[in-house]
Amino acid sequence: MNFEQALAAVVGSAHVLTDPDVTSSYERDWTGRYGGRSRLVVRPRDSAQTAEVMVVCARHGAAVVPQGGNTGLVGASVPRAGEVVLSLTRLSEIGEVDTTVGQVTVGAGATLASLQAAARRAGEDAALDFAARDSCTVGGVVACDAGGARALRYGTARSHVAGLEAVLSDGSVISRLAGLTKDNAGYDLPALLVGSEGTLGIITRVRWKLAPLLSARVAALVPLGSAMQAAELLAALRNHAPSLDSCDFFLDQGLQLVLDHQRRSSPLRTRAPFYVLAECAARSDPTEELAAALELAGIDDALIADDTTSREGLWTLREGHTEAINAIGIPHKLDVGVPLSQLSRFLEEVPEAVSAAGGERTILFGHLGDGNVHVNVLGADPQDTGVDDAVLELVLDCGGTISAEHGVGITKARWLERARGAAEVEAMRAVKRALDPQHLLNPGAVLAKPSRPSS
Ligand code: FAD
Ligand code: 2HG
Ligand code: ZN
Repeated sequence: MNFEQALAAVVGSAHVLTDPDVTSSYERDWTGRYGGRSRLVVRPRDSAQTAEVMVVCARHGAAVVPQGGNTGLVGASVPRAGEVVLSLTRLSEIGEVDTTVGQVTVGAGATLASLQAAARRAGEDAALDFAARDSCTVGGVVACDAGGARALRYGTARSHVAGLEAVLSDGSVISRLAGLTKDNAGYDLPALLVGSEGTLGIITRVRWKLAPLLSARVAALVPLGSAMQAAELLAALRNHAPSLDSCDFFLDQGLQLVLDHQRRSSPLRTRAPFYVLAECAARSDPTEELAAALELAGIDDALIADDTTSREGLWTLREGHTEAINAIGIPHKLDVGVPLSQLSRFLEEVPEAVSAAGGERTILFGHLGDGNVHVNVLGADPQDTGVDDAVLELVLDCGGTISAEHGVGITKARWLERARGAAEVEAMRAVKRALDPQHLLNPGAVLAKPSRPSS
């Protein structure tokens, strides 16, 4: 049996895809910046099939790119050099929600939206959310340690993982799905898998921690003069609105781009350089709490949205940035984090650094409460890394991180050693060697092959 036949014997020939017309959608990333041909695409049905697929791949020395919804933004969800794409989307089963402990076991291929809906039906909240919810999968979310706006209150995917099941590169399976709050027997291998971006194992199921559902919600869109004022507003919200659920930001240039793309006019009477979009959630109406915090911060022209439609209308302005940017070009995306004390400086200096490196247009937005900035650059050659280098250099100079929530992927792998130091990266390589001695899992993602930027 050749490789393809051996895989077909495991998953059925209908789930081994080789026709370029069919495989092409698995081979290009969401941004359009990354992609390459795959050897084939294989789609197992469950954990057992996934393990058998890995046994076959290991026997044939076939490198594998695990893939969920292919919404990742750092180039690591698509093949680069003829790897096998291992698509997890068929592992979409969602178990019964245990409302006593607030947990549910979810297949890696279930979309975030389907997890959210299952939680809501049981009176619970998945407590993680972002615009790719309808396509991204729970396995991908955990593999990237994704965040989104509500991470301010509930943490990134990591804090929702009560345990997981994963297939290692030799086909062996590790499983911790009991969801025990206290279980410190041995190394925390599930924690190692979170944020490993498909390089250490293939996540097949996740035991997800839920939060109580808080249905009373109110949002405010606040026009401001500067990032400094935004930081003051954040402090007022944190101190006086304990129901604060998210606190994002965007700039006027980004707002205009989104309005043009969505063919709508601004809901605000006055335009400003900087906007904060904050939302509070509680069991009972948090409007007064939010209004009091805004007043303390000296804000009197916020746009308040206290029903679902108008709240969603405001969030579309913020979440719509990614699609609006993609509609006008292939962006360089740099998801970074800086200490809040450095946010003003970073936002001020980054457009200059980008244009000196050949970028034409810089769009900045992100999650204010986490110091998480999404730097999107248009007008630079997709192959050229000069713009990426300029942004990441500035981030490190500000004492920040080269990756806040999207992961290191391919985009930033060359930078990991600068960011983390040689000793830490060598420890990571040792873990990689131990768990994936044949280097089959997502080669080149997170841990680069040579040629790093000089310090
Ligand atoms: P993929 O894109 O398929 O894969 C991503 C990475 O995970 C790859 O390295 C892949 O190899 C690996 N992987 C996938 N599945 C598995 C698995 N089962 N086991 C092991 N490895 C696996 N991210 C945020 O953090 N916050 C946001 O607010 C946010 N907003 C977004 C908005 C849009 C419009 C888009 C397109 C993306 C956004 N993202 C955001 C990016 C985010 O990382 C992804 O949406 C999501 O986490 C990836 O899930 P996925 O199933 O699409 O994974
Ligand atoms: C968001 O916060 C996502 O909207 C995507 O993380 C960011 O498009 C981006 O750069
Ligand atoms: Zn984000």
